This record gives sequence, C-alpha cells and structure tokens, in this order.
Amino acid sequence: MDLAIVIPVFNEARNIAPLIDEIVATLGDAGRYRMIVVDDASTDDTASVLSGCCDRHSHLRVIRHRQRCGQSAAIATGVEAATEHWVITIDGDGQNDPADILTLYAAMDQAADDVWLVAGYRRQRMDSWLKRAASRIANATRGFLLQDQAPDSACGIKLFARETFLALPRFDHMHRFLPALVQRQGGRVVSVGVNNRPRKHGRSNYGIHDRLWAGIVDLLGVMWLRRRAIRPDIEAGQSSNAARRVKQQPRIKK
Ligand SMILES: Nc1nc2c(ncn2[C@@H]2O[C@H](COP(=O)(O)OP(=O)(O)O)[C@@H](O)[C@H]2O)c(=O)[nH]1
Ligand SMILES: [Mg+2]
Repeated sequence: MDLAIVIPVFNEARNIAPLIDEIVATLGDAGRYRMIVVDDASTDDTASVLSGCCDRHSHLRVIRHRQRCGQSAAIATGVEAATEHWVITIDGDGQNDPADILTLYAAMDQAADDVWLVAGYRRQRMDSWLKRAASRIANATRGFLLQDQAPDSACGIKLFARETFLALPRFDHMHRFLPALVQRQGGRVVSVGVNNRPRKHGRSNYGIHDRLWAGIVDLLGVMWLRRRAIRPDIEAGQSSNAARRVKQQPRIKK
C-alpha cells in the first residue's frame, strides 16, 4: 500500500485516539501506509492527546493549523503533506469505519483507469432524523443540479490519487463536492457503500441552518465551475506535463 490516511479534526479529544488505534488494528503496523492527522486549531485537549498517539505510533504525523480554517483546508494540508501516491480521507470522530479503508482500496484496485475517485456512501446514517432528512434533500438537489451521480457526496471517506486532489479548485467546503469537481477534471467516480457509526463523544460541527445557506452558495459556485470547465484534449505523442497529468493516472500496484 502506498497510502496516506488523512484525518481532519476539530475538537475530537475523546474520539481521535481510539480511532487511530482502530486504524492500526485494522491495517496492521507493518503495511506501507501513514496517518496524517490535521488538527485545525482545536481548543480542547486534541493536541495533547495527539502527541501521546505519536509516542505510540511511528507512522503517525500530526500537523496543526494556527487558526481554524475548516475541514476542506485541513484535508488540503494533509494531502499536500503526503508523499504517498494514494490518499484516503476519513473523519476523525470515528463515524467512518476503518475497515472501509480496505473496501475503498479494493474498489480502486478493480476500477477502470478513468476512475479517479472512489467515494463512500453511508448505507445507513447514524445521525439524527433531522440531519438525515436535511442530507437527503441536499443530496437530491445537488444530484439534480450537478448530475454527479453521487449518492452521498459529503461522506468523509474517499480515496483518490494525491495528484488528482491537487489539481482541483480549492475553496471552503470543497470536500463536499469532490465527485463533481473530479468529473470536471475528466475523471470518473465510483461510489461504494460504507458503514456509518454514531458519534460517541462530542457534537457535530455542522448545524442544519448554517449548512443550508452556505450549501446553496457552494452549489451555485460548483455549477459555475462546471459550466466554465476547460479540458483540452491533447494529441497523442505530445509530451507536455499537462497531457501526462490528464491521461496517466497511475494505478494501484500490487
Ligand atoms: N479540520 C477541521 N475538521 C473539522 C472541522 N469541522 C469538522 N471537522 C472534522 O470533520 C469530520 C466531520 O465533522 P463532523 O462534525 O463529525 O460532521 P458530521 O459528521 O457531518 O456531523 C470530523 O472529523 C471533524 O472533526 C473544522 O472546522 N476543521
Ligand atoms: Mg461526524
């Protein structure tokens, strides 16, 4: 595995250590993977809990933002810091199941070359009914307007090549639109069902109201980005970096 597991966290002092232990128990210590936890200027004990985790796990790297910049920015910091070819993002509150890292990895392994993103979709969400209802409406609206065929675009567990992510436009909350943004670059997206677990400690960082209004603005922005996409089809035989980037997404090597 040439894999970085990027975990964005904000105030997950009670969730992050059990999650890291669970990832190590699932993937083993020996595999070629690394965890990169990006602490977005947490105000609870997350930083000290993470330094304890670093003492126990040599393949864990912790990066801390000086100011809170949001989940998308934290993911981007982690992807930039990664040196591995493949990146999986996973929520730091333990709602995603580490066993699904292998599910997504296997799906990418079997996918065609033009699949640049494997996205989890939560088969059964373990959130309040209000959140589930809001998410269903948001997914239906987004799916209708963007035609991204992604049943659960905001699900935290996703796998892509580092290079794929680095080519995407960056903005706050862009992590919720990765399927549409990857399609805009010319890649295909495969969605696979994943487990979802209840949050054990702390509370969600996202309220229904703030997500609704910000989500509408973001959706309009992504529609505009898709409409204005430019994707030159570069003739075979020419060896510009752009052509290489677009045409040659390296595959998983066994
Ligand atoms: N870095 C960073 N991570 C965040 C922020 N807000 C949420 N997260 C993390 O993103 C993941 C999902 O957030 P969560 O609050 O559980 O959202 P929900 O599952 O949609 O209710 C968790 O790992 C959070 O710690 C933020 O502002 N910055
Ligand atoms: Mg959560």
